[in-house]
Amino acid sequence: MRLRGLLVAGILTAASTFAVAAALAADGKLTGSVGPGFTIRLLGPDGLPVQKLDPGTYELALDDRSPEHDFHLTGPGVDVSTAVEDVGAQTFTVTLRDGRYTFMCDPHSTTMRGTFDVGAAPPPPPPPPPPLPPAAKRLHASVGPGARISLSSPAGVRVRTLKAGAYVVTVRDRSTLHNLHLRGIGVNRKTGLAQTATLTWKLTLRRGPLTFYSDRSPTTLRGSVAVS
Ligand SMILES: [Cu+2]
Repeated sequence: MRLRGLLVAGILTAASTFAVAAALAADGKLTGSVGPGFTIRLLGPDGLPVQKLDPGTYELALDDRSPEHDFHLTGPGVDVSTAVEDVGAQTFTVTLRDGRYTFMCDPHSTTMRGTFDVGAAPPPPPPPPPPLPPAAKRLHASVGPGARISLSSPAGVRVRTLKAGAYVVTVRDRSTLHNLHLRGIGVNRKTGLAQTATLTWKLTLRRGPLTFYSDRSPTTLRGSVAVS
């Protein structure tokens, strides 16, 4: 009785060891076939055409049903194939790693082929950075000393046309007789007539005429630019 019990235990141990070894050897079975027509396919452990697999060791059971085709699987660490002229069943053990695998028939590789991915999908590309708001352009506006008024670039070049957009205007009013009055579409800013000042105006210039003048001599001490 005791002897028989030991014998049974020994058989059970052997059986479970074998089962563990088989489980270690294969994380699943892949079933591939090629032919008899111009068809090639590879089914995953779920019996569906394989699209994505976990990394691991797989049993690759191939059925090459045509002497005109082969079944060739390549990818990271794997390059196995049946022979074109051979027909019949062949089994490989393949270890699949992260990456893309391709199976095809070599003589007809442009049409008889398929791919699947193993492991984590490559991380999606980072989203593009949000567009930066266009930097404000700079302008200098000046009135005085004397009967002088101007609108110029920071380099001192008089501007005649401007692009619509954001501007930072440095205003220098060097006259106690005149002021600088800037008017355009949505813009109406001025310095004081009787005092001098240096100011910074942040403006958005829209398409249309932009005029600058002294309120004391608005018809003679003036200038204009077109904002486009
Ligand atoms: Cu072929």
